[in-house]
Amino acid sequence: MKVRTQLLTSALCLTSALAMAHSDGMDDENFRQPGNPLEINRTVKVEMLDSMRFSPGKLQVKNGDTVLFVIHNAGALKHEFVLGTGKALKAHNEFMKQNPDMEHDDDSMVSVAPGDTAEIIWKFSRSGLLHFACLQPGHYAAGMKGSVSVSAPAGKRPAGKH
Ligand SMILES: [Cu+2]
Repeated sequence: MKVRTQLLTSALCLTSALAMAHSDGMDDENFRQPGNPLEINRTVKVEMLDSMRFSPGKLQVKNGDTVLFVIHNAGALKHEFVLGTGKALKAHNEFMKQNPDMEHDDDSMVSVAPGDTAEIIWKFSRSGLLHFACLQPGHYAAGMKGSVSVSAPAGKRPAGKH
C-alpha cells in the first residue's frame, strides 16, 4: 500500500511540474528518453555533497550517447538528482516548495540516501544544454545544480559551413 501511494504521488508531482513547464511553451518531451541498458557507451560518476554541490557540476556528453550515471551521496543528508531542462527543473522546484515531502521515483530522477549510490540510464538524443538539480527543500536555491552539455555527434559540422 505504501509503494502504491508513493508511485501515485511521484506521478502527480511530475505531471504537475511538466504541466507548468509546458504552459510557457517549453518543450521538455524531447529530453525525456530513458536509455536501454544494452546501449550504455559511457559511465559518468557524480558525487552529491552536503556543501550543496554536485561534483563534477558540469558534464559533457555527445548527442547519441547512452550514459550510465552513477550517483553517490557522499553527505549525511538526503539528496536528489533530477535531470531535465532548466525551465522544467525550476517549475518542479516551485512545486516542491508546496509539497516538501514529495518522493521522487521516475526515470529521470532519483533520491539517494546518505552513503547510498543510485543509477540512472539516459540516452541523449538532442544537442543542447540540459540541467540537473537536487530538489530537496532549499538545496536548489543553495546552488545544488549542474549542467550537461550535449554536443553534436563527432564528424557532423554545423549547417551552412563547408
Ligand atoms: Cu541536495
